[in-house]
Amino acid sequence: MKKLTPMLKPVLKPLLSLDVVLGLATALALSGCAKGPAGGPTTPQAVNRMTVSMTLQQPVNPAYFYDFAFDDNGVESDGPVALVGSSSLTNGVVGGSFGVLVECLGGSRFNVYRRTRVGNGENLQLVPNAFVTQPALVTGTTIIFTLNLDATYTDSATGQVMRLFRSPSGGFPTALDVNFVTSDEQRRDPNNNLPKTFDAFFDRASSRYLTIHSLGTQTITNADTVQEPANDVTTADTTGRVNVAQLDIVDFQIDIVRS
Ligand SMILES: [Ca+2]
Ligand SMILES: [Ca+2]
Repeated sequence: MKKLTPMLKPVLKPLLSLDVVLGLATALALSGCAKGPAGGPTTPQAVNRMTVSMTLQQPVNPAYFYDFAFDDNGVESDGPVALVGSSSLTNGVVGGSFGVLVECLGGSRFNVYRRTRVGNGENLQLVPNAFVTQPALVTGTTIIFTLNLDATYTDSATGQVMRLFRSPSGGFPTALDVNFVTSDEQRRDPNNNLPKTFDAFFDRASSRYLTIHSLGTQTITNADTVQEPANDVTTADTTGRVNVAQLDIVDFQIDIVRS
């Protein structure tokens, strides 16, 4: 199994021209603990898995959006990034390139999507069996979920069974570009250029992300990679309407287990 060296990669592309989105879902479990499924089917026996944990400065806000994007296209220079202004993307939170999106809505609803189309309107296909165990309701500051890295779905357009995570050739991906993005809104208005409130990986950055160069068994920590700080939420809000502490990513960890 390969040794992985998480690396940081700045993204050069402007976001506005990129249409990408992913939604994802979640699973709980730090190491396969069996929480009763509360939603769709899960695969607790899955060996190849990725547990994601993200901590906010203050508890999740039921009205806010917490998105986790993973890009497996083999290109390290194209995202995922945070949406910062106008957008026509369905997900309204994450731009740039990504293949898998886990969307946590207010800490209570989790969706996992495969992005199947970007041009001519973003299309996100819901993948119902992607969590190892159904993610728990989040009432505190930490969102945790575990994805089955071998999850598959039937493409609604072609009828073909596809891997959720896949390399461009269709096999298991060898690398992932990763970004976590939070916002108080899903921006889906191409004519709304008001600055969007968000936090994403790195200090006050919208277009930098983490590249995991190998998907072997490993633990990736914020301290060893992004060093995501507190108090770096980007916002133009001066009214106090937005509680930025509930959007402020202060820590994360990614645990990958491969057989
Ligand atoms: Ca940040
Ligand atoms: Ca932060």
